[in-house]
Amino acid sequence: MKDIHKSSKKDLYEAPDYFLVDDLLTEEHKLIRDAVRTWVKKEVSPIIEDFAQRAEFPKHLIPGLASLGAFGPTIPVNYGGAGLDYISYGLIMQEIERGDSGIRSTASVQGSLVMYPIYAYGSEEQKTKFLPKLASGEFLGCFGLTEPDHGSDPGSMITNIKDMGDHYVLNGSKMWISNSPYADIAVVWAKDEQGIIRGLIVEKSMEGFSAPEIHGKWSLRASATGELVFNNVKIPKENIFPNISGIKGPLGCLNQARYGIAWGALGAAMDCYDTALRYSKERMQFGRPIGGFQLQQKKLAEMITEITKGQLLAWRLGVLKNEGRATPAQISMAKRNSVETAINIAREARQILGGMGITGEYPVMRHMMNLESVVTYEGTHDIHLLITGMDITGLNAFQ
Ligand code: TGC
Ligand code: FAD
Repeated sequence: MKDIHKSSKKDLYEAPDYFLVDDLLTEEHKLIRDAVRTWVKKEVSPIIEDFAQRAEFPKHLIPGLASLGAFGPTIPVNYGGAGLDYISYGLIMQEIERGDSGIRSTASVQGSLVMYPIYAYGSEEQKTKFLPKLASGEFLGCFGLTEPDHGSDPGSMITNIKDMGDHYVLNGSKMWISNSPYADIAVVWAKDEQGIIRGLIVEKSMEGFSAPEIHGKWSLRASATGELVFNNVKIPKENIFPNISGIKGPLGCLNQARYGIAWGALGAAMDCYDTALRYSKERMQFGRPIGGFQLQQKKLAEMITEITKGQLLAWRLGVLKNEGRATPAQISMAKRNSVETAINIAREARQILGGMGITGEYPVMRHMMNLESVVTYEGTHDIHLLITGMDITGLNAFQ
């Protein structure tokens, strides 16, 4: 493993909780949240800036993420998952993304987009073969839905499978796939000869399958993103999900991941707010702390207001998820709101830090750039607005 340069800068993060949202959590929730917070301070904060600057995926964090239960928090324990509720899952994502959106991405993809479909749509053999290895981090997975020419409209995908009798043959390609260069397996969505979308598990060793990395990103630099290329890949029939067909298969996985982002993005927002608040009290200009100026107070006051609104929305969504009552449109609203909140706060926090805000001395610019991906993946800002629009009017703007 390469030399890991640990920063000597101490992580001074103190989580904001202006409306005592902690009172809505159980003791178990707080224990889980605090364990992840401590891990992020110890393992992520000291190294993440360096990995992001070098655009390198900190693969060595995988066992730690697994031991926290970050891979498949809601998957039952008999399959290796953590068997937790949705508030716990949300809190885990919040704390990890407080460290870095790219690390949260790794956990989201593994738990919500790889383990969840295997659990929800897979055969018993698929579950027992793959879930424990994914939960423990022995295997890393990725999720292939987006194609070079089909992003917001995945239903138009052209990646396809042909039935050859005793196996299928897969052809096509996927684009912008988180974790793909390091993944042992890929959950891939492809059309069959009837044009029906099916889900399948592609294994790294399969001939004709490659996952080249995409370089040159200014965002999520500590997360590995790549393509998936399928050239006559022979897929055994037992690798097809038996219990799902149609676009609702992949969209059902997105509900899980978008829910995690609704909490996660608030973590990034909290880190930016906390950093800017501390800086505003220490940085002196015109003979007093810049936090004493009304313009800076306006920024900070609006940040904590938006964070608090987002926290309450995420918590309520978690309760509805636990009760099985959360709708996809509610999840869209929360994902969109949290990411918009976070991106605005990151931009304002960067201004409060002045010139220091553009450096890696502080986490703010990294969060800001990361959030440019978070606002686009898992459904863009505009797509989620149109989902809300469709839900409240009953009129579909996509057709
Ligand atoms: P539409 O005609 O509206 O619906 C077709 C069928 O799907 C059902 N459905 C859903 N089911 C479960 N969950 C959802 N969220 C669902 N949304 C729709 C729907 O009820 C219907 O069912 P049925 O039984 O009647 O057939 O579908 P459409 O093709 O017109 O799509 C609508 C649209 C635009 C909302 C959808 O395509 C969409 O969400 N597009 C955005 C694409 C997207 O989010 N891609 C994400 C790729 S993965 C990723 O980015 C990972 S990032 C890595 C990380 O997280 O870190
Ligand atoms: P497009 O769909 O081309 O959209 C371009 C613009 O047009 C957007 O602003 C969009 O809002 C707008 N637009 C599109 N349709 C409409 C409409 N009907 N009305 C109004 N405006 C519209 N995908 C995966 O499958 N797996 C992954 O692991 C994954 N990881 C990712 C990681 C990163 C870092 C990034 C950047 C993306 C990742 N994605 C992944 C892909 C991501 O989900 C897509 O980028 C996203 O869904 C948008 O698709 P697109 O980039 O093709 O944009």
